[in-house]
Amino acid sequence: MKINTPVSLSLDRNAILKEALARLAHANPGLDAARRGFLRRSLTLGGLSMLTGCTLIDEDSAETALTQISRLNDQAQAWLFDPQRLAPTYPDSMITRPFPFNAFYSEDEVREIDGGSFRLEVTGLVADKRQWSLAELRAMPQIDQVTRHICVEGWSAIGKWGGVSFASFLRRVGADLSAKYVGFKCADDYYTSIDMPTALHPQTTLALSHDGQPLPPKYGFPMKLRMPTKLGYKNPKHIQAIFVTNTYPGGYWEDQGYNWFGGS
Ligand SMILES: Nc1nc2c(c(=O)[nH]1)N[C@H]1C(S)=C(S)[C@@H](COP(=O)(O)O)O[C@H]1N2
Ligand SMILES: [Mo]
Repeated sequence: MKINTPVSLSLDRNAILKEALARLAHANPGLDAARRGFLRRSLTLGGLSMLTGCTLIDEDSAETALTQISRLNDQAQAWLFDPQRLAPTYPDSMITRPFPFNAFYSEDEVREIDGGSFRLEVTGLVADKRQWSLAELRAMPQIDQVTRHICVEGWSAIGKWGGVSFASFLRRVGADLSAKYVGFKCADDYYTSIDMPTALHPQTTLALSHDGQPLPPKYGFPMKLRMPTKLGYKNPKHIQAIFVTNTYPGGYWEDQGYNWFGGS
């Protein structure tokens, strides 16, 4: 998508963005409610793409902004995160096809997982540690949404993911919702972890489908966690195990210096 923005307006947007990022760099919980509200409105991932005219692929400024936001400290981001605020959704007509593939390896090395024998492991601070088959997950109520995926490498794309509300899933397994982290171990040795408020966000989905079809191997079969409030690397594909914990679990890219909160 490219929105044609009058030059003056786009300059304003860049000024707003610069101002917001400068304030955020010094963000502390002592800021008054109005400033906090302003920052929350403007610094969601959706807000960033609006501010930058949605030209996330071809505009250096957008990339710079994304790099900067990904370097913000976790505490400032957690403090700005509004657990109820929804990321923008889009009409089906705006879905990006083909949807880009990305992983720490090339597409010909995508893991093929057998769906029939697959069992999702659920461990840590949960009451019910029983494993889940794909059929059982498909039998739970399903939701779907069309949202924008933003990768820090400088591309974004709109996709449709469907599956189980992650908040419902966590409640169903009796997770300790006051725990700090939810961690993910993936079949391709990728791993990541998220904060509990994001895990419980209404759009956070344990995704079993992409674009109306069972999730293809390259997009993370048998399931991925889809969070439109977080950058691409926070969205684990090929999930094998989910665990709830108070011990910081880190992540594949996070342990190499990417910002842990990674979102808005
Ligand atoms: N298991 C696993 N999940 C992963 C990755 C990966 O390498 N392995 N890469 C992450 C990154 S950096 C991005 S941008 C998205 C890409 O998802 P896509 O292939 O559906 O576009 O997956 C994320 N989740
Ligand atoms: Mo990414």
